[in-house]
Amino acid sequence: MRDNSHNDPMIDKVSAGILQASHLSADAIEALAEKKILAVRVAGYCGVDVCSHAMRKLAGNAGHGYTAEPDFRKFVGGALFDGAEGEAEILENYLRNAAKWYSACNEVFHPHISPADKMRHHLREVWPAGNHMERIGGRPAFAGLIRGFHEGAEAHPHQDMTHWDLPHMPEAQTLHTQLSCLTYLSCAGSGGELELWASEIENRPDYEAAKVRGCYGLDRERVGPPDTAMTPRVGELIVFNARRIHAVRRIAQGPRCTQSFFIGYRGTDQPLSLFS
Ligand SMILES: O=C(O)CCC(=O)C(=O)O
Ligand SMILES: [Fe+2]
Repeated sequence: MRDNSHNDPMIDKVSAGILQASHLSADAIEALAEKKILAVRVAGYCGVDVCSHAMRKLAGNAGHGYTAEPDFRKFVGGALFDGAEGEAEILENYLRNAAKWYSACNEVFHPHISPADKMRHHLREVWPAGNHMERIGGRPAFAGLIRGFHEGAEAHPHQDMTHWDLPHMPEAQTLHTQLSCLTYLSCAGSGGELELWASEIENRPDYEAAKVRGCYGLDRERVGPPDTAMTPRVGELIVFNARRIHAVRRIAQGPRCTQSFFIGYRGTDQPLSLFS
């Protein structure tokens, strides 16, 4: 990406740091990684009919709550984050289940392509070095977690820092940054806005000091107001840099459901990697 971003036609279409686009371009990925823009929004990335189809398939799935946020529930798949703080058994369970979860996600969207798989095909075409499912010790990660917030749930301000969560994983340490990639399958009738901050806390001691005691989230008093709050739409794709502060406002009327994964970024000439 050129340095003179004010002359860049892609950047010119950005309003308040948000790029509305018809697809996720290589330039947009770089702009997100370099923190030149806050987010990319692609309306209608997944058909509304496909979203409804997936939501019907998920009916009756109670999911598994995150320990820190029990009403934030994983319906299909798991997250590397679960293996944070060196729990080898949890990580082994994640890797052992990755292929099974991948099939289960595809089954939710069948006979349509899942948003995660659609993105893998897309990135193969637009990113010069291509992409792959992240490999951990040579074993494939899982990408495409289907999760949702029930009424009353929220995500407190946080940054997703896989390299801090998994300090012994060499693959996590080589990430330059990670982009959150979300496709909204159902949206909150009220609440559930995605809040983004342009700021980030770069070192771990400062991050720990800014947390609310006993909670994974950052103290809102300390982080100040967000730079933007977006109301996602059904079928929309939103991508943002997950190492910047972000949050999801309390869902007043749910459920709010997404297929989500990270795009791992290691530089312009390196393949992108996907993982949840
Ligand atoms: O569900 C969302 O809108 C964002 C959740 C989140 O924290 C993330 O994707 O990193
Ligand atoms: Fe996050």
